[in-house]
Amino acid sequence: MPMHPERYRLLRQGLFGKGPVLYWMSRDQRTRDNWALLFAQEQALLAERPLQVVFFLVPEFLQAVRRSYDFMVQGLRELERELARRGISFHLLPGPPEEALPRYVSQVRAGCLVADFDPLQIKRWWKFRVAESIEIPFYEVDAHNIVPCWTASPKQEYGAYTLRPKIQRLLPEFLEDFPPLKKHPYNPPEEIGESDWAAALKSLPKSSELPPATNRSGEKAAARTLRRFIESGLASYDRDRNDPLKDGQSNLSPYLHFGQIAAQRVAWEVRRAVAPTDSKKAFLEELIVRRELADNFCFYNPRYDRVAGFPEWARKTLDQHRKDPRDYLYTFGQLERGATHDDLWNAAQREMVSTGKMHGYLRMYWAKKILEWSASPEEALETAIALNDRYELDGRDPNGYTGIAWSIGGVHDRPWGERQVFGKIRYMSYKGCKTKFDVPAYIKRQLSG
Ligand code: FAD
Ligand code: FO1
Repeated sequence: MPMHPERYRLLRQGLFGKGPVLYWMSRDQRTRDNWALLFAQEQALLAERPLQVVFFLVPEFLQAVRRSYDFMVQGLRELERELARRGISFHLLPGPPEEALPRYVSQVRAGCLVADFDPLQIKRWWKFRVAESIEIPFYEVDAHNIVPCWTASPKQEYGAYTLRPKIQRLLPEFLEDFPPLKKHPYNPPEEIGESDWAAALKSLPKSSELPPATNRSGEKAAARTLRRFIESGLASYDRDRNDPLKDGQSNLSPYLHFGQIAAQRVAWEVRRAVAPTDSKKAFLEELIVRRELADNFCFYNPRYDRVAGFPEWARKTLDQHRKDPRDYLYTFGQLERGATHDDLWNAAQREMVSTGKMHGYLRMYWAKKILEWSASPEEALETAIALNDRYELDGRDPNGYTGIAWSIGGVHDRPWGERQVFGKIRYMSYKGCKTKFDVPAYIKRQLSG
């Protein structure tokens, strides 16, 4: 079944080379349900060429610490074995991709190049440089979104309420099952082997004293997590998802971030599951609308990680309150150590540092307090991004930049009652949290570690 033509676009024309088709994998690190891999295989089968997956490992990626790299590498090792089973070779190459990839393309005389879509600035820079350094056809496939980002909307959306109807109208056309990845008949067998993972690990940031991720990495673990959520979490998602004491979220974000499972697969299975409609609806709203809204924001607003990227009303109101006295001011170090006067905030910070995942409800409170306790919105934004990108397994992601911009800069939100420091940015209070869940119990649990 040919792939929907809206899912890919040509980044540059070129002459098909004599060698293998290359899938430059980055965002969508999986063999199953991967439109970029399926598209690359289609090109390779048509031209009767070998199919190679290339992955450029860079020692620094948006403040990622070793724990996130270990999670990613564990998944890539499983991926390499899965590809080998289908006769597809995996090539782990030293970065930086914008220089190393054009060299590799000419070295193997690649036929054409396929990349997966990612709205982050660093990825667009990589692609821009690669596109001007090669002469072969270069495609980009949105393997991350159900409705391709460029199809869902041609512009930055104001909020979920403006994107939702566009997504809903297009879902019947794009929320479909996936064809299987075929066994590939053209790769020379000697090409299929194992990468030098030990050498690769040596090039990464040194292992920090952080505890390793608790959840296993890789496609199989991702599929298990989805199954477990559908069996035991989905039914009460609507009720439990905002209670940090209940394990009410799906815990899928690290797998979705590293592309070890397709959001389209999650949506496809959840929609078919037997569970209360309002729970399914609430979950799909987050998984589809909120997540695609984050890609929309980062794709159409290059300043997604700056105060300049906030809406006009938010920049204005934050400016009007720049000089307000701050009841508390904390340094980056104090915040990183969770050493503030607020025991709930400290507990959330500790949860993130120790487990690599902070509960979704607390992430909003956590980021908003950083605005309240920083000397300026710019400093608050920088601090929130740095902590989120360092310690969250699902960090360094459009969802993160957008979630932080929503919390601190009113992106996709509206003006609320005016107050000190926040102006009309939505405020969240300790007292408000106490009406939502058992705060002392949450703090006690984090302290007992
Ligand atoms: P579930 O509630 O089970 O949701 C399932 C999936 O839906 C998530 O994995 C995610 O892909 C998507 N989703 C859920 N909520 C949101 C949301 N608000 N925006 C976009 N997509 C959403 N998410 C990240 O993936 N990486 C981040 O770095 C990140 N940083 C955030 C920072 C702040 C300040 C805020 C307010 C939110 C942030 N989020 C981030 C969004 C959301 O909190 C997480 O996606 C969610 O908590 C992940 O846990 P889960 O997969 O168990 O969520
Ligand atoms: N993508 C790559 O192509 N090469 C890398 O070495 C790499 C490292 C990395 C480390 C942590 C992390 O969270 C993401 C990383 N990514 C890397 C990108 C990742 O696959 C995602 O594409 C983006 O972070 C999400 O848009």
